[in-house]
Order: sequence, then structure tokens, then C-alpha cells
Amino acid sequence: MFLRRIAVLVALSGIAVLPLKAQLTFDSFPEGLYGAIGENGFTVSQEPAFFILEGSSSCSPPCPENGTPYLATQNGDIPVRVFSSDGFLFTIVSLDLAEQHVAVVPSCPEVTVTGFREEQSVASASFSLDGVNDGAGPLDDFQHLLLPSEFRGLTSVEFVCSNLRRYSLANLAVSPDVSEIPTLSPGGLVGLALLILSAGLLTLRQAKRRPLTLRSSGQSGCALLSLSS
Ligand SMILES: [Ca+2]
Ligand SMILES: [Ca+2]
Repeated sequence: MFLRRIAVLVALSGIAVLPLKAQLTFDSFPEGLYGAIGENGFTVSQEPAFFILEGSSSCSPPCPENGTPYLATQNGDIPVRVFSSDGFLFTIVSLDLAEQHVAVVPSCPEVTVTGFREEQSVASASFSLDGVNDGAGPLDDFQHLLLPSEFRGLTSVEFVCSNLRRYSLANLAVSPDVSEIPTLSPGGLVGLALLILSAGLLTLRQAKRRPLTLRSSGQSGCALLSLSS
């Protein structure tokens, strides 16, 4: 009760509470065209827009299938950009990539992932797509890929497939860098301390009003003791 009350007060105070890990699945978005979407504290954008698709039958020729919605590009040359909606530095751990359309050759051969850091340096990695893409067929269209450890401390990350080749993207595992969560100002610390103190006093006052049941060993029954003032 006490911890739950503190959590509610912290939330009401407007102090940012960050998930340590977040999965960007796109699962909560209906099919359609989007210029940008927000999920779990992160923004995903592409100019002028990308598709959210639910499966192979969503387009013609058929698209890949993974049983859930995913992001599909209109133009691989224009970067799909991901960044923390609150401006925190973050790490990208893994993602799922697939081609865009069944039986379209050549499909996207390779997606390049570029992570941008605050001090202007970049991390870059390219992932070859396996060409396996049978839509509603039994094969796994999406590949699960791990990013190198250099993809941390990022302000944003971008995905590109050159020569206008389309590709599909799902299940980005990202996490805000804990060291980048800002410390509270002295005023903020005082405010947080007062919130915790208030929650404690409220919990103690309610506990005093409740009857307290004491059970002593070696005796049958129990004594009821009221601490009401
Ligand atoms: Ca398939
Ligand atoms: Ca594939």
C-alpha cells in the first residue's frame, strides 16, 4: 500500500518514470499510413509516411507475415528514425527485419542501421536480409538480429535500404540509458521527500484506525486490540 501510494504520488508529480526496457512492437496501431507514432516513450517516424500492416494479405504482392502488426516502408532510401520522446539517450539491442513483398526481385538486400550519439559520433551496422519471404507460408519471413554493443548512448537511430528497396521492421528492443536519467534539482528532491513523508504519515494514520489482531503463542484464540485514538 505504501509503495503503491508513493508510485501514484510520483506519477502525479510529473517526475518521469522510465521503463528500463521497451519493446516497440507497433501492435497497438491499426493498419494505415503514419508519419510518426509514439510507443513506450519512443517516437518512430519516416517522411512522408510508413505503413503499419498486419500481414501478407494487407498488400499486393503479398507482404511478410509474423502474426502481428509491423512497420513497412514505402521507400527504403528515406530513413526510418527512432528517438526517445523525452530526449533521453538510449540503447538499441535488437530488431526483426524482413523483405517487403513476396516474389519481388530484387528485394532489399541489406538494411543499414546508424546510431547517432550526442558528441556527433556514429555507430553503424548492416544486416543482410535472407531473401526468405513467403508471406502467409510456413517460413519465417522476419530475421531476429542483435545490434553490436556500440549502439548505446544514442540520440537517434536510423534505418535505410538503398536503391529505393522496401523492407519491413518489427519488435525493436530499446532501453533508455540509466546514466542519462536526470538527477532531481534540490527543489525537486525536497518535493519528492515531502511526497514520501506525506504517503508515510497517511499510511500510519490509517493503520492506527484499523483494529490490530495479536496472536500469542501457546494460547488459544487471539486478543483484539484497538489502537484508535
Ligand atoms: Ca512466412
Ligand atoms: Ca526474410
